[in-house]
Amino acid sequence: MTSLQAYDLMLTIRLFEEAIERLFLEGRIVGTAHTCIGQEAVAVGVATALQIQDAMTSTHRGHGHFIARGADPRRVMAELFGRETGYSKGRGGSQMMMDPSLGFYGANGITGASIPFAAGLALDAQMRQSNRVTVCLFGDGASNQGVFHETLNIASLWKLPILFIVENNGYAMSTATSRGLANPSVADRAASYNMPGITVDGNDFFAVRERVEHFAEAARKGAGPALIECQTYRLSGHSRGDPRTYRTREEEVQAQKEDPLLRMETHLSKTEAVPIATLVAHQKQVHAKIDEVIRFCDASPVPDPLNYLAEVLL
Ligand SMILES: Cc1ncc(C[n+]2csc(CCOP(=O)(O)OP(=O)(O)O)c2C)c(N)n1
Ligand SMILES: [Mg+2]
Repeated sequence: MTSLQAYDLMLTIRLFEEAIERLFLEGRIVGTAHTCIGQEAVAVGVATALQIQDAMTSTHRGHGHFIARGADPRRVMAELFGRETGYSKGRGGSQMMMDPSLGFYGANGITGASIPFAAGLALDAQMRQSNRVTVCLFGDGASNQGVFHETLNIASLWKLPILFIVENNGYAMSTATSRGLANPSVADRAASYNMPGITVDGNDFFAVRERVEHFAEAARKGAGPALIECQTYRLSGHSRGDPRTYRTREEEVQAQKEDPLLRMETHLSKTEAVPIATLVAHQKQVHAKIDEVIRFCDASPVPDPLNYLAEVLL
């Protein structure tokens, strides 16, 4: 994938998530959702480091992961709209989408629950010798769950082909990592389980992709798991309607300077000499794509309750 294609993908996720925040305010979608604004370099860096047969598990903040893995943004949004064309036929919502044909084994509303599930996928791959690596994405908060520790232990003992990828975005709901983690480094925890633990700049698409490619390759050759901590920042609120009273606006302004999209734009124009006009043209295209996503949802039918019963009973 070229840098410009990676930029398009990151921008697609950004505009998709911004559209969700707008649609909530307009009352056009209901329920809740967790957006990943500010974390796009992790989603795209990880997904583009994988091979087609690889597996990915996600979290409650999963739209970006899924789109980066190849999901159709129209069908992701349709799920939030509660339409028949959504990935769960409009009956699941933001945290209940999957598509194994894309190697995407689901968003997950239970903090940390994807971690042992991902290890199961990795054990399956090992037993079948299928050359598949599983990447398990989760948050800093999830790394405080007991199951994180249990899974890293067994994954290391059994040398499972799995990468544990922590998106350390500074917060678990309203709890800053400084108040939630006795040792602020999640990567340090790998030492307890005798696996490599590294930290990467999670706002740098290229750094994320390079590190994931490196450890995926090692896992494919039998080296076993690794823990990769991507340091980033959740620029959006935790979920819909979060007033963000637990942090200052100054802190947010500071974090915006490290916005992964700005970093990518700077790289493209300075290092790859991409003309500004080209970037603007790409931005227009992605805006048009998101407009089309919303048109698709508006035009999609709502699920028929009778069909639902037929599916459950048959
Ligand atoms: C088992 C469980 N406990 C608590 C919650 C409520 N909850 C939802 S998101 C979240 C914070 C997760 O923080 P983190 O893992 O850092 O992910 P982030 O939201 O920052 O992406 C919590 C505690 C939950 N969904 N599941
Ligand atoms: Mg977090």
